[in-house]
Amino acid sequence: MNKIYAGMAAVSASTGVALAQTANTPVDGGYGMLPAASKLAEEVHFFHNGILMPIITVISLFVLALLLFVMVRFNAKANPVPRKFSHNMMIEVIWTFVPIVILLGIALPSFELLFKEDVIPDGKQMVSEADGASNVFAFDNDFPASRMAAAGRHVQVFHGSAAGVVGLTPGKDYTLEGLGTPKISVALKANPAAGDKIVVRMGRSLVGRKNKEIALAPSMTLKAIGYQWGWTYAYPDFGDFEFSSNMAPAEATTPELYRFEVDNRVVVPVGETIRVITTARDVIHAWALPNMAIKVDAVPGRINETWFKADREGVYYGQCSEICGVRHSAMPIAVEVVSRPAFEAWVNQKRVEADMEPMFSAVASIAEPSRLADAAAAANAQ
Ligand SMILES: [Cu+2]
Repeated sequence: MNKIYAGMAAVSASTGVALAQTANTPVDGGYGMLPAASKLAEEVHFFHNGILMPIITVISLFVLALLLFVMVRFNAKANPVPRKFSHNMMIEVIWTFVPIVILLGIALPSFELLFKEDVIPDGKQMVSEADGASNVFAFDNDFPASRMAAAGRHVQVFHGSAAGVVGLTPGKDYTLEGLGTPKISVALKANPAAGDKIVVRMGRSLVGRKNKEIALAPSMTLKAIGYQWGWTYAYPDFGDFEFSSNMAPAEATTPELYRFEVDNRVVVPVGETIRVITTARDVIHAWALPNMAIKVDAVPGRINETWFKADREGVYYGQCSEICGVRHSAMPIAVEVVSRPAFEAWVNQKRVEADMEPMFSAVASIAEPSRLADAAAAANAQ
């Protein structure tokens, strides 16, 4: 084991993720999508499996049935004297307008998904502590006028107590006032106990198919720079340390993960919005992560951006998705999603390697409110 792979083993050991096949990993002969690890990926998968596949199947079967019908009913033997007409107004109107309706039915949800992947979430979260006397809580609605929380769905309210965090239902558990103005007040029906937390999320970045949640604004940026043939990653929010990530040779990984595993994985925290910006040094590459349903071109001289928020920890693999040269297949992407404390420990280690002071104290901020509400959203989804 050389030095680079010793480093990889250390990351794996520190986060407890072994170099092995998991449910997130592609398998030989597998079909279908890799499991979704984000709310947005679930939406993308539903778009494919729940909208595109049924439409394609129905159209294919319908056309097949028409062909069979024509072959049987109108062959020379069954229909010796063909009729001479060449137009039918009604059928032409139908076969013009039905495809338009089908295409619109596909286009509208696909535009919505493209919009969600392109626009970085702006959601923010505020926490208020109950004093036991009042059931009304005020929150700043200080978005730019065009993005201001102006409808009930732009606000989500959670109640945190010793028993855990629960999502509240508008109308039933609380009423909202001040939508569209710079101050919003939330009046709870039941008076919360002193010390309870009222967590409010505001924003227009709604993701999730069933349990829509307001995605919070990014807590960090990941810079991915493609080159022939590998990736350089930088963490501008943590001192801009950078490292390159190259394909692990066959002997350093398993047969299943060969061409997916790398020497230095990207590490990001779970449950937080990660802004990804991509560019390239030489030719066009593309940074793709199927479990998060993202794929974005890395173009020399330009910056592209997208985002993801992993809902669960694990190692996720992707590959360069733009034919970029002879070793295009040898520039995989490996992202390790870890808890916030493990992420902070990793950042500290990377900073020390780059001759910087550690940034986080050993006692990590585990009880940060963003994870409170995430826990609630996860509990509500079950
Ligand atoms: Cu490439």
